[in-house]
Amino acid sequence: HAPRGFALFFTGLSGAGKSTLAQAVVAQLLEHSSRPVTVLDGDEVRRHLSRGLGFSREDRDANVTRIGYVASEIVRHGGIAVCAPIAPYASARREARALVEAHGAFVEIHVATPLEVCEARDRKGLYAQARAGRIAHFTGISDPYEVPENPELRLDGSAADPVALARQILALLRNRGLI
Ligand code: GGZ
Repeated sequence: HAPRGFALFFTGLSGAGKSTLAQAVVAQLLEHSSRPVTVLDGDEVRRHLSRGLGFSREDRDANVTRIGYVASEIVRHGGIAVCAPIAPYASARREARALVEAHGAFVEIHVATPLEVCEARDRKGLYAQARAGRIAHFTGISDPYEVPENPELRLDGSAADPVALARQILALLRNRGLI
């Protein structure tokens, strides 16, 4: 019979390594089987699905709920959805979870890279801009990030390389009978 669909939902600060980790996981999933994998990454989603949305609480919640809805449709058809928004609010994460769990499994992974590490990396220079007040409502600096209380997995993006962390995630998926 057809395998059960699932969504991998990465949440964490800007620069925590969500996208890099998501890519490493996707590569390993594709090595492992021929099941299709759909990536709903923060940047990509905001260019298409959530074009025009900003970073107010309302807009972030709308963004995360849209991601949850699309993931739920993918999961409904037995697919794999890999999502990587910041998703700073617990209530929106809960809503995404409820949408997905109606049809399959929701695996929430908190990429808990410390703010100091994200800020020190500052790959896009956004933290410097936020500190200078040129970007308002920047997550971790001038906007909240509600730490997930019960994620399926919590890992530190600065503790190991993405390939090793992705292996941990694949092991979790295997343990749960999802792959
Ligand atoms: C946080 C912001 C902001 C503000 C622009 N706060 O590191 P990035 O650049 O590529 O990832 C961040 C991305 C966050 O979009 P998400 O859709 O993941 O956010 S949410 O889940 O909250 O809807 C960052 C950039 O957009 N960015 N302004 N004010 N991140």
